Amino acid sequence: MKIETVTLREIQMPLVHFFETSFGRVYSRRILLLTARCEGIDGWAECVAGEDPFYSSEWIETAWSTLKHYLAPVVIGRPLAAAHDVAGLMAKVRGHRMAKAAIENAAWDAEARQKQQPLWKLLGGTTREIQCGVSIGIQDSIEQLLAKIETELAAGYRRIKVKVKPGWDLVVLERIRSRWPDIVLSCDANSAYTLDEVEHLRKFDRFQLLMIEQPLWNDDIYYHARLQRELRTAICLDESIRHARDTAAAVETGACRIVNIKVGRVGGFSEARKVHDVCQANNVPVWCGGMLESGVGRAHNIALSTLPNFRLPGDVSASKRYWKEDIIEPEVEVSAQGTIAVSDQPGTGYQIRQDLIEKLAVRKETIDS
Ligand code: OSB
Ligand code: MG
Repeated sequence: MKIETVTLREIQMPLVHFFETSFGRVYSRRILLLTARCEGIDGWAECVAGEDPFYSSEWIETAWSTLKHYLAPVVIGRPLAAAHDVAGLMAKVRGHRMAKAAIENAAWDAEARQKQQPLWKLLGGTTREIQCGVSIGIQDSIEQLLAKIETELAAGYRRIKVKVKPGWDLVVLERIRSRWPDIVLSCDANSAYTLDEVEHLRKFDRFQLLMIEQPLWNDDIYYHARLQRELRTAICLDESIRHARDTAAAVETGACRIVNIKVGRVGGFSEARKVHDVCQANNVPVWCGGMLESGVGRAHNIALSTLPNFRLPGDVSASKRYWKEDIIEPEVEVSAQGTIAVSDQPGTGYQIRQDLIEKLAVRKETIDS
């Protein structure tokens, strides 16, 4: 297998509803799609870097230029036994994991298409039906948030996650719990708190949350371990987990009891599997995080979610929650039981709507050496 060219495209897609976290609000996505042409077969992937360097230091412009100047040139024309080899070629570049994941995942996509195998099988997946939750952003009022939760529960989603930050936390959780005492509920702080707020964070224990996601600094493991000892509620790490070694450190120190795996955050499918395996060996359940992906990234998240230790509902929800029209066919649909049926078709089982992508593209560049 060999990657001959890499094509980068930026498409712009307005969200059906804005999405707000503790670091800001987004109305429309700028999405970087990558196509790796491998011996006549195109592999597609989405780079999950955001519009701004707020969730992580990567953003669409750093991803684009790192892919163009460093990552595509080291993989193009090199013989590969399999997509798995791509990560090693890019190892000299430090960080830039979301950019790296885009190339590696496009190679996996191409390999699955070339072998006429479902991507989920190639990855070692076992589950045929994945469990879905939703992540609901900060709203203008608690009433609006409650209305959204009601809609998502009626749609069948199995876990509700709400974003929290100082000033939008205890009162919000209290209102949700008094209305729905028994739903599976969790919250995500996206690093909005510090260790000075341990007493405050302890009050989250009242709400029987499945987890509290990333309460402290995005680059921290040690202080999360200190915090976890003070809380009954399980901590789940998202931002802090960059690779399998972080995962081992987090598990060993007791910094979390649950791990959110985002394939882009850890640098691609190979590392995502290693993170998964470290967690599995230590009996730490994982779930698949989301980055407001288009269907291209969403399809890859679905494939990853078939691995056996994805034991909790992921932030993998239906296309229509995000987009008026998605760029894959069929769109991702979630059953009334809150599940996605995984396709047996080769590749992801979703077709790329290339005509629509060309229409949405605002920038395109092909790298061939
Ligand atoms: O922290 O999980 C997060 C979206 C963008 C950046 C970070 C996060 C999120 C979400 C949305 O929670 C998950 C989704 O529905 O794609
Ligand atoms: Mg998160």
